[in-house]
Amino acid sequence: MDTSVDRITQPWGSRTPYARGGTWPSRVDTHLAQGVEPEAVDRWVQAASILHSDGDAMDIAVKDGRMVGVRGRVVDRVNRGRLGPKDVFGWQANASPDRLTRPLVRRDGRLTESDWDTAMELVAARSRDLLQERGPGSIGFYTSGQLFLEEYYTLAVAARAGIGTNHLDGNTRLCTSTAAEALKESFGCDGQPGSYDDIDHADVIALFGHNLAETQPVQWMRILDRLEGSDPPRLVCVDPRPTRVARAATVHLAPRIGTNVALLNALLHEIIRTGRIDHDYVEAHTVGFEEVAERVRDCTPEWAERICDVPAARIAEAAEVLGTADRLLSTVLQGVYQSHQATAAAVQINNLHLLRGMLGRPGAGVLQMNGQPTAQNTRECGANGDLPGFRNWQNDQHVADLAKVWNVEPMTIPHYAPPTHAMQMFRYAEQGSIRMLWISGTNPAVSLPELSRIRSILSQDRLFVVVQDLFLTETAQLADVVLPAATWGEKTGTFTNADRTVHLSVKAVEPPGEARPDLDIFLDYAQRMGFRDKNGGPLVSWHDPESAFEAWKRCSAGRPCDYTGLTYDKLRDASGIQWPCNEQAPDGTDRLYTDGIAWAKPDVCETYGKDLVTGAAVSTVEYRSLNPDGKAMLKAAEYLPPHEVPGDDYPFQLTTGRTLYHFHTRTKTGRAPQLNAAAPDVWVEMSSSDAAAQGLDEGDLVEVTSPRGALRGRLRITDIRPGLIFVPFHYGYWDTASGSGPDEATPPRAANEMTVTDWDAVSKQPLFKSAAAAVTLLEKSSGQPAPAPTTTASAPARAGGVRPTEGGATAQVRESTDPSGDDIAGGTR
Ligand SMILES: Nc1nc2c(c(=O)[nH]1)N[C@H]1C(S)=C(S)[C@@H](COP(=O)(O)OP(=O)(O)OC[C@H]3O[C@@H](n4cnc5c(=O)[nH]c(N)nc54)[C@H](O)[C@@H]3O)O[C@H]1N2
Ligand SMILES: Nc1nc2c(c(=O)[nH]1)N[C@H]1C(S)=C(S)[C@@H](COP(=O)(O)OP(=O)(O)OC[C@H]3O[C@@H](n4cnc5c(=O)[nH]c(N)nc54)[C@H](O)[C@@H]3O)O[C@H]1N2
Ligand SMILES: [Mo]
Repeated sequence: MDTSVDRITQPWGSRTPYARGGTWPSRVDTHLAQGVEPEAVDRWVQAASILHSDGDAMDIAVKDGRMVGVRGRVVDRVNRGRLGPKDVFGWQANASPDRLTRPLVRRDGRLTESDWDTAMELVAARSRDLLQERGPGSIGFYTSGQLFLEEYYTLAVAARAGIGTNHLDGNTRLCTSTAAEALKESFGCDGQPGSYDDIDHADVIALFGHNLAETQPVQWMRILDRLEGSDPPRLVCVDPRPTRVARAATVHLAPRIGTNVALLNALLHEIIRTGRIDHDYVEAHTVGFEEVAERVRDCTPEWAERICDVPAARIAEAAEVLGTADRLLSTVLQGVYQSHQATAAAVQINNLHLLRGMLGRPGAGVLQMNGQPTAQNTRECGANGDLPGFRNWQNDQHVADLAKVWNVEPMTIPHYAPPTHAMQMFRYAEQGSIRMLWISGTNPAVSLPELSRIRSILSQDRLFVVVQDLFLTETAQLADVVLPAATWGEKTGTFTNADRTVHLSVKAVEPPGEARPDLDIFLDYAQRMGFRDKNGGPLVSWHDPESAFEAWKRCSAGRPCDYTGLTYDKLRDASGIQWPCNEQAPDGTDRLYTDGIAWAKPDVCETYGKDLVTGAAVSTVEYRSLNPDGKAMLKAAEYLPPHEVPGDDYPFQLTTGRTLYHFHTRTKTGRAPQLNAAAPDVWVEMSSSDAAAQGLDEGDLVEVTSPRGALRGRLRITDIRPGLIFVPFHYGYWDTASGSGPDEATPPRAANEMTVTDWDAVSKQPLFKSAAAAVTLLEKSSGQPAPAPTTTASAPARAGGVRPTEGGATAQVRESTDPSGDDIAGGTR
């Protein structure tokens, strides 16, 4: 059956209900540019979405050499044909007239058009000079979670073995370093235990600080379909905002921000007190039970109520649901990872699953989520503060093994200290020890905390800044050299989503002008720098995406993220496949840890772990005595109050995050008309009771200030937790008068003007979700509501007077289902 749905006003589309244990029915979403009929499409080219970590598989429609639309891939395990709003409309940004088409170099203070040879020679010459004068530690690379696997691997080899610098990290530091760290702390190694298929089997799904409805809308469609089928799951939601997830939940806990550890300790207290523990599992597969039991002994719901401001009865109710689950699936994201005590909290969710034996079975799994589409690859390839293949930098055997793969001396690969994290790299640049910073696929002048500081670091004369992007972003405007990149749809490569599913994304159209794939740019650099292996052969011996993939396979062999069973052809035929994929598992691996814990043995593990409160590293010797048999580790943490709490000058708590229709700094979604119209400018969310106390109304122009800075936006009154302010972080300056930052003509509007330079001691992920702020009125509304969507967590508390989010003719998406299909019939109530 075919229907046409406005997917701005109805972002999740129509329902295809199914029963617990059934197969999620397919629904193929298609959107073509106005006036283009399906028959007129020349070809459909296989790809997957890079606007979130879901890995929604899609085909790109091409006509006359141009992209004209997209269609979900019905064969794919992840989405079975469905697409989210950003997937269906986001591709239009590729053809924006303001794409970068030629390299730019700074001359007499101004960025001027140049050619590739000049630009790359400048970059190579500066690298050579710095290597000679100041050594490898003067060069840093700050990359992304949005390039392809082949690109990260090439960059990691060039940076770690070519330059020999320890300063290589991704914006994944801001995104999923806590996910990786939590997995390492509990299981000894990165690697997502669960699978999206667990949604089909779970009877309880718990979402911790995760607005799945807006940030992975296709998996939310899957949950909505289960909720409408027979035997629906119960949902537990922990989020201080009235998200769609919260509204659908059986139990919604809206804690004070920054108190996740207290809440989780109380939940664990209840689970232990009521004896809802799988003792056999704990005995067979874990160490550390006594420590956790001791730590949470006094953490009663009443104790947590005082800290979290959530009724004790509610906490007990949530514990009851979690404790009686037969198959529990938990998901965790930025409300935990970017909040206070990030790793400590994320680990308590692993503890919940270990205590209850909820791992490695259909429906029983934990998803320490990723955010960015290719963040998993940044981590695997060693471009995110780890060595490639989840190798342990403290284990000489692992370093020697990597040196063998690269045919270099082990001493070539820096491993005297943990790889430098992004926040530290910016500190080194501030202090002057890093003199060249190559930024690829990220926009730190909007996305890092405390933007006035970031702008001043990037503007220093002594720092040579290279920016590789599609557009002249806020960051690119501060660069010395700007390299125009080709992106998704214009280049070929693979990437891996949050449940280890690897997709191939194939070039569909030519990039604009002289823009080049990131892989070609890194290969060109390696060649110009003349990087050699120990026999004098080229260090980087591959020349295109497929040969880079083959090289990566050799590096991944025998490691948890084993890709040796995958090829481009196999990915073409089967669509998404989950790693590990090798001789033992030729079709990939749905769930990890089905037969106990696999990667925590002292000789194998990716890390020996850290103290959850101080971040101090555990030594090899300690690890060997703590966990000689390589079991999962139950690790406890005491609750500590957040560093910045509201007071007289800054009476509100401040948190920041996302909305459904935009991706990050909007370089793509801000250029897609339907998405931009749905959320055209920044807003500030506040509760009705706070607004009444302050004499504020919907649409008032307010200023929000923190000890670091301020922004201006219109007020949206919602059912958010009283005492809390929320601001979306999407809005920077590229589409304002100034282009790069606030000035006389451009009021501040980026959330990160206000956030704090502070990070989790364990994962080093910045704290974007816990600060204090003040709100003052600048101008009463003239009846104009805030420019915030009404379909999402920013929905108004009272609908009166607020114009609903509009879609319109160009927002129509065709949804095709087959009601006679076996998979649908079984699931309908
Ligand atoms: N539409 C859209 N989708 C995206 C992205 C996007 O930009 N737009 N980006 C992608 C990326 S890179 C990422 S990382 C993910 C992020 O996906 P999410 O983590 O789901 O999104 P956020 O809005 O950052 O934060 C989630 C929730 O955390 C809550 N929160 C804030 N502080 C606390 C706290 O102290 N405790 C608890 N329990 N909750 C708290 C907020 O109210 C918010 O609803 O989304 C991905 N998908
Ligand atoms: N206050 C606050 N700040 C946050 C967060 C928050 O919740 N609150 N969340 C944090 C998180 S989780 C994340 S992931 C970051 C995201 O922060 P950023 O990574 O800075 O945000 P993006 O806008 O995704 O920037 C990606 C850049 O890469 C470019 N690009 C896209 N595709 C390609 C490509 O193929 N090649 C190249 N070379 N460039 C490309 C885009 O044009 C864009 O400029 O923000 C973090 N900052
Ligand atoms: Mo992210």
